[in-house]
Amino acid sequence: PAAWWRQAVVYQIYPRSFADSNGDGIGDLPGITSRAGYLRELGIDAVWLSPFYPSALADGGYDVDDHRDVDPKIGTLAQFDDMVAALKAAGIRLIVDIVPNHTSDRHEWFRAALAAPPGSPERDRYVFRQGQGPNGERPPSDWTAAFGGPAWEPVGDGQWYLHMFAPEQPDLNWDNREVRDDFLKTLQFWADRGVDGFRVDVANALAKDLTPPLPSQAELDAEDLPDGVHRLLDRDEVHEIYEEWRELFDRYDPPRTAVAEAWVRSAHRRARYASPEGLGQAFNFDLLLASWDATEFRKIIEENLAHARSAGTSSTWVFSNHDVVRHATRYALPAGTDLKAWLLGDGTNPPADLERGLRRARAATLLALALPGSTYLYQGEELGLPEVADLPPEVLQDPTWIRSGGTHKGRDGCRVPLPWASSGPSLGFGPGPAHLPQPAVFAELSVERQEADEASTLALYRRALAERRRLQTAEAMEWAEDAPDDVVELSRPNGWTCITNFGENPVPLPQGRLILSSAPLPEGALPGDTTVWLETTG
Ligand code: GLO
Repeated sequence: PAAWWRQAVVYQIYPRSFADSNGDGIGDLPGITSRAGYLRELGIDAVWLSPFYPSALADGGYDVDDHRDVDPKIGTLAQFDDMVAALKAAGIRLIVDIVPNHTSDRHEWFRAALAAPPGSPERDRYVFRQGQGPNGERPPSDWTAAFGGPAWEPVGDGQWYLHMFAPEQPDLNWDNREVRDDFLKTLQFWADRGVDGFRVDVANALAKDLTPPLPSQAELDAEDLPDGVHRLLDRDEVHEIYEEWRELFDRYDPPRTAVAEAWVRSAHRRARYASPEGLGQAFNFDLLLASWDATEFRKIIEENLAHARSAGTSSTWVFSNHDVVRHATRYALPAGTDLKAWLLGDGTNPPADLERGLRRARAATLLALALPGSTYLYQGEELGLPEVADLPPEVLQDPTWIRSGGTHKGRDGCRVPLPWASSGPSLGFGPGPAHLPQPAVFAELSVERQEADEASTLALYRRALAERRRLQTAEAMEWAEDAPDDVVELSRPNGWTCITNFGENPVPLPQGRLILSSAPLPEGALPGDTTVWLETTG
């Protein structure tokens, strides 16, 4: 039988914002356990759980103090086991997020590194370099970090450590054997606890070439990705690491799987992470980055299916996650809107047309769910939640906001806790207020409200996942070449046909039994911004 993940629907849980069982305002593992029934009814195959490890939350948990424990703010190892058992009982598998590029600055290794002298084995687990100038008073290079500011931090003895993200996230040295062995232990620890797979954070950054002289940031920027060689990103050597992981994964029955987060803008470079000798899958962010356009969507789908096939794996489809503006809002903005500028909301941007955004988001989801491969959903998209763009600065937590000195609002707007009910201090998220305030519109979009409404986005997701489960067999897919402009039409085995009208004007609807549609259908026509699933015979 084909591996379970090849055509799975995986639902991302950002644990701090999913469900809070104890009223401290922070979502927790018992909260997830208590919602296993909801997840079963939604019809997903697996959960991907964002970091739940001990952390000071300098970067939403991606600053990990200890990769083999649970943050006391959100649970215990015993509660982790309870959650796994509840998910298993609901027929749901579990993928956990793993953060190998860096630890937090509170990790015992990093503390030991600070306490040890330059050149020590303790420092060699990280990337320490002598600063420039007689006393190392200037950084080893002018590199900038992903969240803004310099990528090097001085430690007071002439040495500096590298952090590609926040200063609280020192980069590990993956040329160090001890680092590699310890990660294998971490993977084994969770695999032994019943975890089915891993989502690998910044999987393309682990292998770095730091041979002196270090290039300048301008030289780095000029390094020609995706096809040239870059000093820090997407290097060939990174795949040796994943081949070792694969050996470990394959010792389990069923073999453990993994999905690479690699923002690599080339389907063929990305496919290397996803090979069966490597991690198995890689996120494909091409649809997430695409504009709402039939030709662009079709081209991306064809290209990714072809590259995944030649790499011996299946493709993935993603529209939202904890790092990007929610797609119901992205599709509500005029094409070409600068999302960072829009988030800052200086009032000069055109307002979001949320009705149109949600309509397109629903159509996009039905299209992705009809494709061969796995679809990754982000918590709350099944409710059609918009980005919360007007969070007041004093509640913002994302390092992007802090490190950019207030010029980038960051990612908190897609991390606002879920509304489970239409009233209560945090709309059913927990017994007390939530760690990020929910806007009034969340009450109307609550699970409670949508469960009572046949036309709701939640009802659409539930029906779509149930029908997909019934209809989906082989990974084969064919395009209808005679579809009108602005329309993408494809069919899967068993007469399962999916048609998306990206345009504004209605097009004639072909014959077939209606399975479902992302919006109401007028007689015989497929309106704009709408997807329909039909069952056709012959
Ligand atoms: C995006 C990650 C993210 C973390 C970063 C550092 O790249 O999903 O949320 O901030 O990777 O770990």
